[in-house]
Amino acid sequence: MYAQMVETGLKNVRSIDDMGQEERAFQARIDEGIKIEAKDWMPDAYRKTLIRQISQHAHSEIVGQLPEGNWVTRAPTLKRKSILLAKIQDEAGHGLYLYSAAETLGVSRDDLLAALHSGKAKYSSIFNYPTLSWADMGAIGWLVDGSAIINQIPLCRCSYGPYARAMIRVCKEESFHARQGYDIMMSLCKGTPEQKAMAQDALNRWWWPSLMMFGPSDAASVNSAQSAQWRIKLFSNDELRQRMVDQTVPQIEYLGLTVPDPDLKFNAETGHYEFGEIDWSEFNNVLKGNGPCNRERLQTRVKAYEDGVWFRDALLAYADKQAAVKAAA
Ligand code: BYC
Repeated sequence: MYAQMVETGLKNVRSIDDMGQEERAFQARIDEGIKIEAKDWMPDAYRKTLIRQISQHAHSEIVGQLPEGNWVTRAPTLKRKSILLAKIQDEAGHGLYLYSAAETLGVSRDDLLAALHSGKAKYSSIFNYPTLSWADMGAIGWLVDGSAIINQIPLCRCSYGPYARAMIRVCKEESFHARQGYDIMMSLCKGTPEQKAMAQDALNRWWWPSLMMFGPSDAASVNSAQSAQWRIKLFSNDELRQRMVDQTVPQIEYLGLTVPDPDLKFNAETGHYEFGEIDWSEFNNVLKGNGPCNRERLQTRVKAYEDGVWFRDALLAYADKQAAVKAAA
């Protein structure tokens, strides 16, 4: 990816001539594929980029519980309900690993949460869409977790050790999530015509937002080139998006559903599917906070945090009391 970006002209990248000795040695370690650990020297900009990306990722996992949480009480069977609950609980766990990985870079969890609650920090655009039917649980697991896996598998090999290691477990769990999503879609597609129509409707609504999850096009991405030089990103947004389309279209066909893209066609020469233009104005609008559920998602998170104050206070009071008892003994 980096070589390709050199060819097309790098944007916002540190040149080797601007680097001091420490930074050159740091870049050389990265180029050799050596992991950077929390206590190693690193440029401020590398630290800042990782804090930005890892905290956004953590926030996405936490806010990502909300669209599915909406269906826990309405799951069609006890089995589906327990699977959904387990999946949502996994997402909470992913958020916690990722906040811990961000903390290794010297930032506090309280500050990260304050940035989320004030609307300053971003989280994935995908979680600002509503979940209107049970089929959305299938579409989210299959398409959203499926896209997350495609994005996150390379992160298991990224240059920052604590992030890479956190991603290994996350990816294993995401793979179970994607399968359970596809299983819901399979059941609906084998069911009544109304159930199949519900599956098609969910696909129609989640397809394009899932493609947007991978971020702006390579031409518009401000951070990609520098993140590639630092091996935080091993593949570009467009490369991963293409991988998602190539992998998912045959799955859509297997379900007997239709891709909601009249411009989609397979190019036998390249071996890839060509797809229609993404509506970037919709993506940018969601990023600005104006998606269908942005305000509701943030309000729900802030309320949950405020409702938990008494519980966190109780834990701290208990810990203080235990420490005092220990000190007195
Ligand atoms: N939504 O220069 P670019 C999950 C922002 S959770 C919102 O390409 P970068 C799951 C980007 O942050 C899924 N914002 O940036 C959970 C940047 O803004 P700032 C989350 C987006 O960082 C529960 C600006 O646009 N996954 O899987 O090189 C249930 C320019 O973009 C989005 C991760 O976070 C977006 N979709 O690349 C189920 C994975 N896209 O910060 C599933 C880790 C871009 O400069 N993150 N932006 O103000 C990444 O791989 C990268 O951060 C991105 C963006 C590919 C997302």
